[in-house]
Amino acid sequence: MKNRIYIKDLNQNIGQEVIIAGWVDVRRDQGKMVFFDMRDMTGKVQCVTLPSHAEAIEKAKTIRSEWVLKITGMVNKRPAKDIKSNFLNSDLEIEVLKIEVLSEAKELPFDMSLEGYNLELVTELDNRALVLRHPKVQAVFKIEETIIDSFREFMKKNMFFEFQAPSIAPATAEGGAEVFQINYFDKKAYLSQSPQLYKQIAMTAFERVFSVNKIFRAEPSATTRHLTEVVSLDAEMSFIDSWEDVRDMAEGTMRYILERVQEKNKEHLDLLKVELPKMIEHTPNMSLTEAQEKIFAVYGRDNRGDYDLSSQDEIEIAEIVKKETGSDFVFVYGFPTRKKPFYVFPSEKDPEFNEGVDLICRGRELLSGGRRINNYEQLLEHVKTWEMDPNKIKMFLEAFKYGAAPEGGFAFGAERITMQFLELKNIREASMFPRDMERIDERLSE
Ligand code: AMO
Repeated sequence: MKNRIYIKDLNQNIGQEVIIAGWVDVRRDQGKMVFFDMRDMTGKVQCVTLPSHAEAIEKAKTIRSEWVLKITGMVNKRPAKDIKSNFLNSDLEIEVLKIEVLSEAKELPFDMSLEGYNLELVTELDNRALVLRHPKVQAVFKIEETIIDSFREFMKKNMFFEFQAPSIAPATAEGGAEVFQINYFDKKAYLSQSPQLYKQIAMTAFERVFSVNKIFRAEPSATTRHLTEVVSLDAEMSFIDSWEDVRDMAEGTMRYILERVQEKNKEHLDLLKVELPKMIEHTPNMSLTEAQEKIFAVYGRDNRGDYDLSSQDEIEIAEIVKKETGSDFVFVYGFPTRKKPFYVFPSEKDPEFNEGVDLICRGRELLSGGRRINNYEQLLEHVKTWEMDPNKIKMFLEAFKYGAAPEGGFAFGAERITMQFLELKNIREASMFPRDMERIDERLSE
């Protein structure tokens, strides 16, 4: 729009006539004057329409929340006594000279004001398109944007090469039943559960690689922490000495993401009234067996010998570590080799356990990764033991046939990070258009 000024820049135009455009936030009539707040992507400003501008005031009396307007007005400084706080534009207002209605809005189905907004998640998701305009909902996605951006930044600073992973796959990378099969012309194919095999292939050529991509999981359970479509932040690196190098890179990435969110999203964190999780100088780490021993010792629940941490275990080990060290993060490594995918590296000391690692934050897994097998013969052996068809992963095997350095990598789900950073009750709040067993935009059943 020609000559339009963004609301955040109004303070550079005091005493001047300007054009702004955006949505009506709220209208308040006071005596003969009409006040309303205008909102654009950069902020909000109060507009006042005086009876002396006859045409403008007649129009102002008809407008309602969410109407889209183009306003011509004077930017006036507010009297000092009316300045209540230091939020954006609290010291100025627009004296409305002309209102052009660009689009009308139907009456809102619920209160969208900052203070009055209070919806159940189901209603929020049923009305996603409208709800996305609320500042608190926007704050979540602005923070998620920083999380994804800063993952990319950190990877690039550390010489990782970004590649595009495919979403259509001929085989399943992670195994298990949690995969969507699709009709691919006259054949069957799968939606990618993970770019795992592709990031490993790319790593053998580019040394360090990362990708930001969608993964698809046919998670059968309708939990508060699973989606069927996830934004996965994946990394893979060559020339490691052990899984600990992978852990350190994962920790560095997470620390950088935390710092960037703290720096860039202060106003959003304030609006949501949340504090980011605390990462201490060295994030504690322990083996699965040690974690199970600790849980048994402190809470008396005996899960020793289980092949993974249950969600209750994750909560309890996080509580123990928080009490002992103040850290909201803990790494757990060393899972039973046979219970994990074929590519995970078995520990040389005790091959029954692998060099896989999970990062838990505030009682929930955020990240998985670890060292992988880079020896071709060992890989072939695992393919056999895991009863996989080598023809289905021929391209992957080819990469390792011709020389692959010791390597490892990790993956985070962007929605999980957002959820744990902001202490959201349900991961669906961290996905703009969440997909799950019960919903693809619309609820699938009543
Ligand atoms: P994993 O299956 O543990 O590991 O997934 C890695 C991370 O992705 C996120 N995530 C999910 N988030 C929401 N809903 C889901 N259904 C879901 N599934 C996964 C979590 C999880 O920690 N290939 C390995 C990674 C690797 O080793 O590099 C993998 O996919 O944040």
